[in-house]
Amino acid sequence: MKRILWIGLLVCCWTTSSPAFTSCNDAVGDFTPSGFGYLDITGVVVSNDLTTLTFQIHLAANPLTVDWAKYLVGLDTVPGGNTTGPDGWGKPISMSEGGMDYFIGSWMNFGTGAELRTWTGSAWTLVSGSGISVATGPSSVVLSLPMGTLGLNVGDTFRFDVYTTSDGNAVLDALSTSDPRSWNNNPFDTGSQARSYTLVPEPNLLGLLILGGGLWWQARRGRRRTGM
Ligand SMILES: [Ca+2]
Repeated sequence: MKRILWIGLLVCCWTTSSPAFTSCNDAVGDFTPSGFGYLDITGVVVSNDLTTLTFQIHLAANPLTVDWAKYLVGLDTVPGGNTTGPDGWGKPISMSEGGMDYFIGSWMNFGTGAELRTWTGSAWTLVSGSGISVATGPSSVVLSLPMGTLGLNVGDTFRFDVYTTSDGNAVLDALSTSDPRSWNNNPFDTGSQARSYTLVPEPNLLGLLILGGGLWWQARRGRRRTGM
């Protein structure tokens, strides 16, 4: 019994010390025009399992209130990349520190959709068959894609920023800043304020493996005692 308690404690320690997600908050109301909460990021939760990376973009209102809101993610996965803009859709959005290597653009019209673009060193190009998917909730947009598509593996760290926009505008709200913004097509630079995320092993699976190994060991000892 004592050993089972120790195994349980080990599993608890593992799952609490190695979260498979990171949560970043953003100010509410920093997109200042009233009535456009679906453009106002309240936070972003990034998570992964062994194959898939997921961005949960939380908003102050339902992203399907209108069909024209757009949700973007800039990713700095390797040295180099686009440091000056434009982003993958030609908007004046940049990551001057680290450089943007991948760009996710998602849209709420045409039944919703998303695409991944990569910086070749001189231009943005569409990644065909990226496996990216988009889902919506009452106050969220969820973007998921295989981490392998981004050239990432468990243990890798990347930097990112999340933006809301619409046709004819640049950044209306960004995860990286709580500076108040209104409608604009001004250049935006994430600069040094990008968030970072490290892809971790799926803790629940590892916890189960540890627990399973412990129980197998207990059973083996029990059989030895009874001579089975
Ligand atoms: Ca916000």
